Amino acid sequence: MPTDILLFDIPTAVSRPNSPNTWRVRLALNYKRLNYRTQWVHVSAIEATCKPLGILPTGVKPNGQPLYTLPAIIDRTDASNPVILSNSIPIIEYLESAYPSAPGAELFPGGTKAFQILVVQFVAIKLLTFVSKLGMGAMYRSKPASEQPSLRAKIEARFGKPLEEVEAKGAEREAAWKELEQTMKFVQDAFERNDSGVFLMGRQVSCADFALFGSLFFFKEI
Ligand SMILES: N[C@@H](CCC(=O)N[C@@H](CS)C(=O)NCC(=O)O)C(=O)O
Repeated sequence: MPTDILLFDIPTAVSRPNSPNTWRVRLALNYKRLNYRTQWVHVSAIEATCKPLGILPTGVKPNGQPLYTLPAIIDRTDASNPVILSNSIPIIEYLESAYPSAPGAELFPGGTKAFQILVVQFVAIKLLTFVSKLGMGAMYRSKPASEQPSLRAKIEARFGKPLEEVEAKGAEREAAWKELEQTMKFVQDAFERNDSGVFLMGRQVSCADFALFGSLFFFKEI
């Protein structure tokens, strides 16, 4: 079906997009073979880009101000009724209801919403926390050089120390690597318990895979 969807994603200095949350939506759009274009928005310009377009914030900053994040989409397929959304999972829910997958290929197979959301939370809480301990420097270097000064300032304000001191060092670093290894082993063991297929739900790909793979793409690139 011809669609007119604009995906807002974050540019990088590496070979492909590497934002775990935007990957979720990119994977859903690709899976559904929907036509879309990407508008690349530097992290420092997310709020200034989203606000005037009516894209809502997805959270609140520590100082109480609204937090604007990507992914976001504007779907102008029905030009008289554009759909403007932020937050990866609500976006995928929207895509699933506006452009339903064939029976047996749904991204939220019947009765599995709670399972999908729990996996998304596992990824957000368990996997992505390793970034600050082990990958902050690599993540910083993966951003375009023009973006690095504002990103450095943001990271240093958030952690209250120089960027170079954010990652774990010495024994603490060794322990973080061990914990990451155990976490990945846990994920591998979970997959191996399935008796068929390569996805979390066996033969059927679902939103939970996109959340997991978005993070793995990110880890691979940084
Ligand atoms: N709950 C949001 C989180 C999105 C999010 O944190 N996106 C990151 C990029 S992967 C972002 O935009 N960060 C900008 C910032 O923290 O200023 C979602 O699932 O879309």
